Amino acid sequence: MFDKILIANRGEIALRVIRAAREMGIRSVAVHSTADADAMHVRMADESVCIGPPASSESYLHIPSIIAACEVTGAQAIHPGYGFLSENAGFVQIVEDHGLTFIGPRAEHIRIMGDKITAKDTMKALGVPCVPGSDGGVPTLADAKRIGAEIGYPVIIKATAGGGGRGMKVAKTEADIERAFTTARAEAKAAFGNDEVYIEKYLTTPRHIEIQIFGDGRGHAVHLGERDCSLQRRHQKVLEEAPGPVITPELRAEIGATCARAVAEIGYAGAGTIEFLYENGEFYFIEMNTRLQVEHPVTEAIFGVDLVREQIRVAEGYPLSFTQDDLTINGHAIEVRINAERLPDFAPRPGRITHFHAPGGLGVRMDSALYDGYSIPPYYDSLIGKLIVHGRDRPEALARLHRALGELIVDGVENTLPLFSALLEEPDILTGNYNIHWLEHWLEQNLQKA
Ligand code: MV4
Repeated sequence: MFDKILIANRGEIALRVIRAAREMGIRSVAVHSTADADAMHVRMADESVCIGPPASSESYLHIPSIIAACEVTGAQAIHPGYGFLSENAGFVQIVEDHGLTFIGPRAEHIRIMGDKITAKDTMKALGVPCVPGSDGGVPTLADAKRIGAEIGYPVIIKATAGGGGRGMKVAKTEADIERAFTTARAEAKAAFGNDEVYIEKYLTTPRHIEIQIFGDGRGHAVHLGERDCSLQRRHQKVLEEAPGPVITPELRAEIGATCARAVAEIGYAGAGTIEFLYENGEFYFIEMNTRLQVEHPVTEAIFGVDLVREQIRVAEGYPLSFTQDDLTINGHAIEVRINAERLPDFAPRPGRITHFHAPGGLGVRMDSALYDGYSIPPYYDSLIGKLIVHGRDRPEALARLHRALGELIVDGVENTLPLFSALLEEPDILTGNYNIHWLEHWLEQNLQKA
């Protein structure tokens, strides 16, 4: 058992991990930059260590300072949260070389899933359905043209070192392939120092459905259904829900079992998400995330489990605390991400919060590190909180979201709260009739013009 863990993160996710640790009787160590000396995670943790100046590269990403903070406090394990060092295989290796435990998957699995071609090859071999495309990298324009002709247009060119939407180019017809291939490679080289690309059939109107999995690292794994995360702007998720509005129990059981079997087979440890595009009743694997995700609370709400507690237990070497048969869905949950951003252009708006009031009541959870008088620093992401509602069914969750949004007060900085009140007026949102392009279209038609 761990008696003390260090959280290599900040904001609401650091609070999330501190809360799980405290319920388990584990002491917590916060790390922070000089810009975060007054942050809530520093106040809430049992101890804190300043690890550097405001720039992430010199603090939350600075591995020697984080290892040193473990050494001076006696923390035995590190929870990375999401972002920062959470999917850095080299960091995991260093943590282990110092006799510490990384609360997350093995370095090998992070490395496999970080290379998008290797991830796809691995998943395909494990029986997970993938988007049709090139088998591996596409070295020349001639190869790109041959593959385009084989799979048919439109196609999408993706960087093997990319992910999350970075370094992608669509070719609608063969006339576009030269430009798409050349710019995708040049951008990949500039962004990742690796110009390898691969090609897939471009799916025109899919939904983004992701499956939550959990492995014990010893060949056992379960799935916790799906989240529909199709409502995104520039690859930033805006609203997530579980279960997915169009996923039937039969579809869920089948794709869920496939995912659980795949990660069990490789001995995966801890929480992971397998991302799919879903179109015309079929799932197509695109990427796997080897971390706890921002939107994990919607899954926690409908399954009634604490995913962070489970991560810590698995890192301690315990078996999973639930079997697949224990995991049944109760109701419906929706999360909205509220950012310190100006509408309609989503420009970051850091600054001082003069008044903050979180909504409450039945089925309402607010994960936020804000407090009255807190100043949001300009150096990090603009997430100021996640509002998660849970109801017996989707209409009840929507009504609860509407009610809770009315209670939430965030004064002092412009934020994206008005976006959600407007979305709740939309018939397509109320019926769940949306895909990955819906939000960007809606923003063009509505907000941008206003
Ligand atoms: C695609 C696609 C269509 N067809 N792949 C964007 C993020 C990255 N994880 C994968 N992405 C896409 N891959 C094929 N073969 C469309 C997207 C995409 C997208 C995916 C999920 C959510 C929002 C999106 C917005 C634009 C494009």
